Amino acid sequence: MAEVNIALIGYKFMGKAHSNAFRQVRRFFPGKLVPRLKVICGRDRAGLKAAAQQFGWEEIETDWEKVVRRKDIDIVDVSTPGHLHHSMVLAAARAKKHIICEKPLGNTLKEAREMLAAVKRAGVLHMLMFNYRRIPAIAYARKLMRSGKLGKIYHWHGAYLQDWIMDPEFPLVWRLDKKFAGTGALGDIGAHAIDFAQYLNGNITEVIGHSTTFIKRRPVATRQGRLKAKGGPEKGKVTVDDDTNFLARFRNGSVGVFESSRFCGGRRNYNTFQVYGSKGSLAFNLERLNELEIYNSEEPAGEQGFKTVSVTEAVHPYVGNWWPPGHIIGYEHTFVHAVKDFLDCLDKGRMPRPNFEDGIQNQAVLDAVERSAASRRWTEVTV
Ligand code: SOE
Repeated sequence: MAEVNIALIGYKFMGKAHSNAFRQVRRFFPGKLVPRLKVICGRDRAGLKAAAQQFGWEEIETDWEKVVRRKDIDIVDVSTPGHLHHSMVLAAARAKKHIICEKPLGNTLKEAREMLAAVKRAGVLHMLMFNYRRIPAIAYARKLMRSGKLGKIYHWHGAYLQDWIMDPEFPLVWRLDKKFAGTGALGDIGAHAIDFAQYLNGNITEVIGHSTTFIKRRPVATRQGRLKAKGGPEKGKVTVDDDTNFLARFRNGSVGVFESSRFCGGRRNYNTFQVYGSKGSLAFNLERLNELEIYNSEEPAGEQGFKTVSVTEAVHPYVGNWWPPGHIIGYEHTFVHAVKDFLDCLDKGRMPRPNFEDGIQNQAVLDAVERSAASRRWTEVTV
């Protein structure tokens, strides 16, 4: 067994999910490289201290540039808002650290290209945290599609719908500000929908999209609450999309319809896809992530129809390390699986997937959708 020292930059939602993954991984997936939760990094000392206590980080640090230069750090995990990914990844690559980065890779395609060039120059491992690829049902879907069970693919429908900002009083947080997030629903949740599609159905070659911001001004939020102006909270401009939808063509000749919205009431984290082929179809819903719906057109007449498979048997990846069939897993397990694969790749000297090459492919689609929404024309995806 050997320890690898982790530096995690970011301690809120993704910091919490990644901390849990580093803490749990070797309890359920024994392996040679054991992550040591060395230092957690962020801006707010009080918040960092609480996170360090909650997840067992040895140290806290508010200067991320100092952290990435430390000789005792092996892996840098960038789990910050998107505007910081570029500078942090370039600095960590310069310091020859292996890197895990939250999605999307950058806030622009230009940033993403520079990030890929930096890690290639440094010769370090790099993985993008498209954690949903590590759901056993997604591995099963990929196996069915690659085996030809669905036949020739005609349609891909992907929708990632949430509803957490439908209240007009919800404040202007960083995800609603282009300076920090790059884009809104498109880059945050649309990136996941695109990754599902390209992981399972191959690359997207052409898109045409449109974006909408339903609520254009929101109360300005400070880290402690709202700036009070006379007559109520000051309001600021929302500079990203609340909803982006697009049509797509895939390299394999199939066609795609995509939705990414934060204004679909009742859809808390509804990341879904349906894929339709000449011999069968699949349907998946993240809110029921242990299940995969399968339709096989070659079943005898009178017996056809979608059936729901419980993907909890040990024959599927990961799931046997947790519980017996039917005991289901959840959102946080996908991060544990991703960290397990990263550590095993590091041990074997192999490049993990999805890495920054996949990240560029994803960012190129995001970029093409943005350009097509502006031009109102079909736009080629160029990496
Ligand atoms: C917010 O939309 C969010 O936290 C995304 O940023 C994550 O990537 C997704 O896993 C859950 O929803």
